[in-house]
Amino acid sequence: MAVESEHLDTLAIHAGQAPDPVSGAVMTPIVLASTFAQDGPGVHKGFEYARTGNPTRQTLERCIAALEGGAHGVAFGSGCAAMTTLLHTLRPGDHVVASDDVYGGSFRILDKVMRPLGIETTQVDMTDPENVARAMRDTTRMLWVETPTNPMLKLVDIAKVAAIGRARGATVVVDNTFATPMLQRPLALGAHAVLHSTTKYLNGHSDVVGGVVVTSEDALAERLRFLQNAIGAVPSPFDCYLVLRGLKTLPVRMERHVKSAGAIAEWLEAQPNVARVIYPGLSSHPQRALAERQMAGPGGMISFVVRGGLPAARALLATVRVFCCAESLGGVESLIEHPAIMTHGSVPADARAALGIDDGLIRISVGLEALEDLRADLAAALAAAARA
Ligand code: P1T
Repeated sequence: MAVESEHLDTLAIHAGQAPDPVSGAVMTPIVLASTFAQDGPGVHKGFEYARTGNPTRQTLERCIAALEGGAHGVAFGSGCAAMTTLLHTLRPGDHVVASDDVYGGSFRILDKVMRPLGIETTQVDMTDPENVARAMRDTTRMLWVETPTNPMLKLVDIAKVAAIGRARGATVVVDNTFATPMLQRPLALGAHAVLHSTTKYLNGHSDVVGGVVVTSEDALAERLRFLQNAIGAVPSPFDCYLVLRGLKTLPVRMERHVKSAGAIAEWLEAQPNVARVIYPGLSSHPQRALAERQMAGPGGMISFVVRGGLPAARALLATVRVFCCAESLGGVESLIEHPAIMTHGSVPADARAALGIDDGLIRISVGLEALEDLRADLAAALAAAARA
């Protein structure tokens, strides 16, 4: 029997997991078999073929579902695979309303994969829920909410937007990658489904690409399971094991990410060649009150604008030593990147400009290194940027 608890710290370690009945192993075994013996056609122990179901994957799905407070978890080979599969619950002619500021790859799926299939998306600034209400059509079947958004860290009032979607019969999806279930529980606020790129905080060690969808809607879960098997964008058992392993320390990692990010955001605000710092925990963030209401902490991601445009940004990124210049986020190591060129290069230049993703914008994922080392690294990099 798996341990039951109302506490996420306990669920992160035990949910969906019991010692292996065969060996007593306390860690979930990595089951690599691609197929499972049947006593007779259709007579089996719950597993047939590993695209359809795998014990290691099932354990991961149950653990993340428990953390999000959902009944069903469905795992995929990447966050993008999770998103694309979820969007395949729609039909040609259906309409999506999405946050205007989303991960560049999410925009690319909506614009370059789904639109040609007849599924149109309208992107709006969801910081004002009225914009969502105005964009709704009779054919709107899904709301795609990212909060905090990537990379501008705008917040969306999940309860308000979910109420708008529910009143019109649209499926409300929240990409909870930046917040994690430790800081934000969208299902409890009215969302139908939560999506994660498990590549990020849930795994936490920058050695897996994966994704998951959690929902308590039985019909949606059944359709997702069908599509998971039919489309086949599934994660490997080894990757599922690594995410399960990473999840065990998610609660303590998030505590430290939030603590260090808060200190760095305040410090950045005091630096003369930093024009603007965006972090939902700062009093300068226009939605700090919503962050306090909706989130258990403002997260580990910070965006800021360095004075001096692209030359300054390039000098900064070339100087860091503790921060690593790389795409992605949510790992134990601190990462730094330039959204306009890197993660959001697939967003058209005019849309980037409208959102404020300009040449001086830098995004950092604050890792678990000593705060003093992180600050000293940024101080040296900002000094180099000032000389550029
Ligand atoms: O990379 P993948 O596992 O496919 O996840 C895509 C994805 C989905 N949603 C959000 C909010 C994301 O940030 C991402 C991936 N983002 C990055 C790689 C990045 O550096 O922002």
